[in-house]
Amino acid sequence: MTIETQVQTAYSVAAERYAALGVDTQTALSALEKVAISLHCWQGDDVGGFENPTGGLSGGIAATGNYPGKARTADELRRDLDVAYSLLPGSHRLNLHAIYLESDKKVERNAIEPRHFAAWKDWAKAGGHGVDFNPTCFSHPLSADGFTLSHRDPAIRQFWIEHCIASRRIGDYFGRELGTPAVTNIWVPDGYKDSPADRTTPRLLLLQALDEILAEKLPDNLDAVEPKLFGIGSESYVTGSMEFYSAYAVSRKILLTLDSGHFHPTETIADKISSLLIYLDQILLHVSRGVRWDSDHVVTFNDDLQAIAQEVVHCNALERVHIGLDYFDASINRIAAWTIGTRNTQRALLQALLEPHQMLNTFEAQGDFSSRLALQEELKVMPANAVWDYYCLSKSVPVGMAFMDVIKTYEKAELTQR
Ligand code: RNT
Ligand code: ZN
Repeated sequence: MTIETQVQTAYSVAAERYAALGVDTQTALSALEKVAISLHCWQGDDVGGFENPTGGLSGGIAATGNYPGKARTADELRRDLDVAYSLLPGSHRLNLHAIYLESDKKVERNAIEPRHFAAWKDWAKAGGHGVDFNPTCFSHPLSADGFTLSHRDPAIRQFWIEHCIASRRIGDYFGRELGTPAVTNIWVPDGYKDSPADRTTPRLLLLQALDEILAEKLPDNLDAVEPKLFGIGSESYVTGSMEFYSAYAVSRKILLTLDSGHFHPTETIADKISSLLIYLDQILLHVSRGVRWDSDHVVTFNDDLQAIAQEVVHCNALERVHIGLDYFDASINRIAAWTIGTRNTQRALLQALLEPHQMLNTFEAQGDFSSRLALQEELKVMPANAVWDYYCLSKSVPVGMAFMDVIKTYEKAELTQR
């Protein structure tokens, strides 16, 4: 039997098994096809960027490892991304940071303009990718003491306010040019290593700074703010906490970003989604994997990921939840890191889309929690992967781990030459 026949045969059997539960696999696949995951450009070069590639990463985040072949230029990064996209079923977005600008001369962060991202725009247009954007409020001399938008020095604060204003305009430019709004996500590393005497002042400064940043109406840009519990060097206090940004996002009607690595190690973001969607129109996810801390490991098909996907699907919120990835592993092939994490995220969404929600809801409404549990457990081992393989086949991307053959070939031809 050829692999194609195996996949087709397994799919027909799986489709019948799901049909018996009242689930139409084609409907699930059509829903999955509409989900564009935002691939984070920074996995391709360990969050280096092209402003000052040798400058080092700061802000309490770290990419560990020294796997050969990291992208050194925007062209290399785009080529690497093209390989990753070619291994993913469906059409996906790009999540870009401000330090990935292209310019012959040094451009200050508060002076970045859309023209510095024109090559990214052309490439995105050609590849059919929407683009999301991020101001880079780290890896810079003016962020060196751990504060940016909530810095007590008005001049430093002003610099970062201007950088964020410039970033929103670039987001708007991408949104307008590509015909799909950009989410511009503000994350700042601000916080204290040790217990502060005054937890309020930096938060009031951040509030004022954000209000200044958001003052301009930009129709093709969506704004998001990303909270965090702690970082390296901000273990005791982070200005932009969950409570601060949740209240801010609700009061300003903007998006809140939930990064799965940003909470207590046993705390999952899955349960936060339904609550936030009551108060917010849209949210952004940074799908990541913390191991013991916010270590940004490659997303694996674990319980956490499945719970996140289930919640988005159960809330019927695929159109209100923007899904981006956020991890940086420099210890393995970086294209494999993108591909594995994105395919897992898609697979988790598919598995959630294949659940008989009506049946689960009915058991619950009837108070039949035994049947609810029995069905939930059965669903874990239903043949979702046969549907996934079929989806890959029908989208002409590698089935199973055959995507590694493509990556290995590219590694030999291109990455090892860098
Ligand atoms: C840091 C945040 C933030 C960054 C990226 C590079 O803890 O998760 O999203 O990872 O902006
Ligand atoms: Zn994040």
